Amino acid sequence: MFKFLKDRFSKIKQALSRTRAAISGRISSLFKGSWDEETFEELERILYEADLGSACAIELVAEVKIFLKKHQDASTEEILSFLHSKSLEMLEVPEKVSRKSPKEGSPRVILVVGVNGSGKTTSIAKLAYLLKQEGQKVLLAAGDTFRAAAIDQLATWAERLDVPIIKSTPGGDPAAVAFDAVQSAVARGVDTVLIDTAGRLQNKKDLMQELEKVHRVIQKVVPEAPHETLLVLDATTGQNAVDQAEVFHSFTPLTGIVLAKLDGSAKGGIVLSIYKQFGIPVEWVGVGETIEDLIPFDKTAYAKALFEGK
Ligand SMILES: Nc1nc2c(ncn2[C@@H]2O[C@H](COP(=O)(O)OP(=O)(O)OP(=O)(O)O)[C@@H](O)[C@H]2O)c(=O)[nH]1
Ligand SMILES: [Mg+2]
Repeated sequence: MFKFLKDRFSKIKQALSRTRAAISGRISSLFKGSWDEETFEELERILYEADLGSACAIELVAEVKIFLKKHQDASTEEILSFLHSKSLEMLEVPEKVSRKSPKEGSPRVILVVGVNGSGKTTSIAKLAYLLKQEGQKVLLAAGDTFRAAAIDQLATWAERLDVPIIKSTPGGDPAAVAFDAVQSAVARGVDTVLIDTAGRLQNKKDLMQELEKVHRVIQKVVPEAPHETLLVLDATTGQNAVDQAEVFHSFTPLTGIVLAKLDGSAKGGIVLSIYKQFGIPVEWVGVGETIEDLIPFDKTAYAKALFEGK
């Protein structure tokens, strides 16, 4: 898929440069001299601060201790390489999501959710661009009806990308927009419908229930939809992202995560936390503000870039 993204590793590597500096640089100097219990406490702190989460951080520290018992004279490169392979193992946990395939002749419906400002609308535009490059017919649904500016933002992208958009007047019912969009997609023989939604904090129950309604309503047109529900997380958020994943997942079962703004984040370790806790895979990574700055997530490249960067 997306054969033209040959430079995926270099993009992930570049996006993770701040996280890597926060991890590898500090770990390198940490293990330069002799090490003791305090060294391991510091290692845990470094991993925790890069947002690997306490469970991942504790597990990795325990593994490093065992490793160093066996390899007393391990170099810092070897320690980092060990951390790389262990973090990759953590990313190998089985996914616990149920993505559906569209039925013959039916569009794939992708619902995009997340808190305010996480990067939903931009990620939708980037995804639409990629899918269009693949030769797909794409349709956008402006399901963020709260603000006129939100509708305009998606409409501007639709115009630039030359893809159709279904929208309502500001204040309209988001579920009705989603319904119209899916119906229109069926009529037009569209391959993928991307539904934008308003940003909502995970602790606002009424707004979260609105997502359930969107879910129900689109199923009236395509019973197995949405085929995918993507949660867009801002990579700079930190551990609150784990809470967001948990609550959104309970209202609208997620099939994947888009980790936006990884380029500006020193907390790229959040990927590991979410994988470990929920089995929800990160599928896409936002690495900048231009339309080409969305890349498929690659576990191997990620783990390597996090600890080694070679
Ligand atoms: N650097 C960087 N900026 C990003 C990325 N993705 C989104 N942004 C920026 O983040 C800001 C918010 O993005 P939006 O796509 O509008 O976020 P949203 O989730 O739709 O926001 P609301 O609709 O207000 O909830 C914009 O300025 C985007 O350009 C990314 O991967 N990297
Ligand atoms: Mg938006």
